[in-house]
Amino acid sequence: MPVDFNGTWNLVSNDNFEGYMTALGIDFATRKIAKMLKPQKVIKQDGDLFSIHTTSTFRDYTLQFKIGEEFEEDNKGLDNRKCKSLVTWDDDKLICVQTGEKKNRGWTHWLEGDDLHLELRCENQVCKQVFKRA
Ligand code: VL7
Repeated sequence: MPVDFNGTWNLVSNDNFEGYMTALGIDFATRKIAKMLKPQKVIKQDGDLFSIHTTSTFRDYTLQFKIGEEFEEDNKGLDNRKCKSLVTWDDDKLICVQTGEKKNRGWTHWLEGDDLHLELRCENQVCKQVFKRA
């Protein structure tokens, strides 16, 4: 039985989100708004099926996937670039590789104590987010 990510999680820290957004080509005005946000994640995990809803006062983003099954991701409301995404387990870490126009794009989720961690990667930028249970 793998780790249980189920729950509602609130952002408590967000390191280098600016660098990550710049690597994604997000414009200045949007970055200024986005970096002030404290997004919430609602994760539903049912066997190999996941949904991750990231919500904020500005924009929302929903992702649904099955472990080991590649899917097309539209990144709607984010950078709007399509990519092919694949999420797999690496021990207790959930790893997503987002293949497309941007090199080295992807993310990793893991639990540390009571906290949910997320590393967001794009090109040479790494953003590190930490969430606590709501
Ligand atoms: C999703 C934002 C910056 C545009 C708005 C920011 C709105 C709230 O992909 C993500 O999470 C994964 C793993 O949990 C599941 O989809 C991160 C936020 C990345 C990228 C783009 C700035 C405008 C933030 C939706």
